[in-house]
Amino acid sequence: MTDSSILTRFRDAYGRTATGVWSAPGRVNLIGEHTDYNLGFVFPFAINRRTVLALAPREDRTLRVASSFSPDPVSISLNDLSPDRLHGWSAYPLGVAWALGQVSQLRGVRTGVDVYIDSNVPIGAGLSSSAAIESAMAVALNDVWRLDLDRRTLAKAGQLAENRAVGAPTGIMDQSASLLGRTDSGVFLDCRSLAAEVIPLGFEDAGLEVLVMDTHVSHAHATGGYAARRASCEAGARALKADSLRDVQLSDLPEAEEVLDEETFRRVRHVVTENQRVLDTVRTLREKGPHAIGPLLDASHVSMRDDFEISSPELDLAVSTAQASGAVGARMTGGGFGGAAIALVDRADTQSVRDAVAASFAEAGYRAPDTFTVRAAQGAGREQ
Ligand code: GAF
Repeated sequence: MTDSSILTRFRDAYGRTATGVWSAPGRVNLIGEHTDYNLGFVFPFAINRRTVLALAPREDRTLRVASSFSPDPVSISLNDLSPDRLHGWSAYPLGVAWALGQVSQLRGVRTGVDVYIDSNVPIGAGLSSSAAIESAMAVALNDVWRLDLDRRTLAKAGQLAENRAVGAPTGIMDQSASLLGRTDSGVFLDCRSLAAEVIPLGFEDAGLEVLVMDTHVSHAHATGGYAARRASCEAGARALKADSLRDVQLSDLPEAEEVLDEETFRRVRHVVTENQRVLDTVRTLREKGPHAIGPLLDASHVSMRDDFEISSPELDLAVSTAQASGAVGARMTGGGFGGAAIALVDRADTQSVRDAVAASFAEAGYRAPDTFTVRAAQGAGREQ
């Protein structure tokens, strides 16, 4: 969506002119899955698929949000804003408006706003369309309400909105990637200290591309598997007398196997080994370059498939087909139970990997996947 078309849509929805445009990207997680809420390490990057938001302040205390996927404005007064009053898609942007009040102790100049949102981040693909909405709203309100919050605090507000207003017990990775991302770089985040380092990926210079393979099998974070995995991790940490799985090391695993039931042990093993794979990926990237990280991506997928059990037959097929067709490495990305897998591929092989994945899905009788490349892009900010 261009800035001019979002301005037109804003005008059509509200009959007035927007005073500013902000945008925020979705993300691909390169590696480090289900480690964020265990206070471990993640290494995502912001992608060149974005949510765009036009806004105009109001004189009163009314917040109105509309979007291209739900054009009738949803309206609520700032006085009534609380997580239990928010429902449906509007819980994402309005949840951020509420959460910013929490993290800023209600400072700043909070007035009503009219907001119109559009996005080309695919919904349900595991590319964090939700964090893109949250982060766009966070940077926009941070500016117009003159909150002067840093990016880390804005990420916390996005996570709080997702946890309390949307009801999904997610970690802080997605909002951090969307807010801190940089062109052709990954965001190496320590989810305990929230120290973040922007690390050049070097994919473009190495002739590599990241191919997203969206299986169209949808995932729902608010229910089911994601929450169950988080509960397993917390139970595992308690049984091991650790504050979080961040405090469990590879060398603790033999003893953990004695203490934990078989399933909880595998959940714990995924998190502990995945943390190590994130550190190894960052080190390998620096020392040997991006072609050398493939085996770590592959191992991450095996761990998610067998130990954490969050993959699906479609994701496994996308990954194995990409690997067999010459990908440098491949893994499912995001929360799991559907969504997308990624493959790191030499540019010259991208088309043949895409064709092979399409053919294998057709042969298996699965719905045709969407395959497209993404680039590591700039994080959230003001467009005009
Ligand atoms: C989802 C969540 F939102 C993230 O916080 C993270 O836990 C991810 O799943 C799994 O790594 O995207």
